[in-house]
Amino acid sequence: MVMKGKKGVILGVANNKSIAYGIAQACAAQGAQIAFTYLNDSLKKRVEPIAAEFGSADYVYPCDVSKPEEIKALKESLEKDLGQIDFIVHSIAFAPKEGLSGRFMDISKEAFDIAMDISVYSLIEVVRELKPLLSENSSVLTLSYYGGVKYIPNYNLMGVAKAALEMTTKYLAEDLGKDGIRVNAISAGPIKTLAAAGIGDFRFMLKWNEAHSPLKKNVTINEVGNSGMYLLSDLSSAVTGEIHYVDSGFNIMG
Ligand code: 0WD
Repeated sequence: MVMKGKKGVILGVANNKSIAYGIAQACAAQGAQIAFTYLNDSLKKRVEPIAAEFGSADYVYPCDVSKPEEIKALKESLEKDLGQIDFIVHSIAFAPKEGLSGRFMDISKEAFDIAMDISVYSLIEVVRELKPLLSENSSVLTLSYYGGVKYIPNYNLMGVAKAALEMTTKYLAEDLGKDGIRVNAISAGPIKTLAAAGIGDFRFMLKWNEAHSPLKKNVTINEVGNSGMYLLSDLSSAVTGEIHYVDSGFNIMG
């Protein structure tokens, strides 16, 4: 029970296919107490029963990260209901559809700004706002993808956002290390989720990864969840600023 006594908040559960759900399962299995957030009213109906599964029916809060007042309200609610917390999971990304297929150079400034705001800046803002609640031995985790390092067909705007997210992880890790806060990212292999459905020809990406990774298989949210749990727990107490691949080894292939 390596997460026993630890409390944290997971942002980005949309349904039980979400990577964040896999992380919640792994952390709960190791004894963590988890608070959940939902993006909007239609997702609230999905997230509430999921929270109840983890004994967290009383710890479910709205948080659209594009609205600073909702992040501030989340801090107030968490402080009141949980007090200090030990971990944050940021499993959120969004890009307008025009940024996920077609010609890269045609991306509008509006789409670019939205993707960077929701998928990158939100990590900085969430960490800054929740920092007063973070214990001196805490861990922050975000989710990236290899399309932030190398060209992946159709990943386009999200690739640029993930590159920025990975560097944000490293700069935050340096900034917060002196406060005992670790910041890491998992770069997960492709998984069929709601967010993935927005990416052009995603099925091809799955097939390609399966065929060309050393382990010859795609990853599951349970596998990402277990690795996430390690990064959130004291088992990884000397690990920070790391981009940890959970991708069946795909990234090592030439
Ligand atoms: O192949 C994949 N699925 C991979 C996903 C491979 C590698 C990384 N990732 C990343 C994603 O880019 C994202 O950062 O993992 C993270 C989680 O994505 P997911 O689990 O694949 O997708 P999903 O279950 O859809 O969860 C992402 C959620 C949103 O879902 P929808 O589908 O409603 O956009 O991010 C949340 C929302 O719940 N989200 C927001 N939350 C708060 N404020 C916002 C927002 N403004 N926008 C989206």
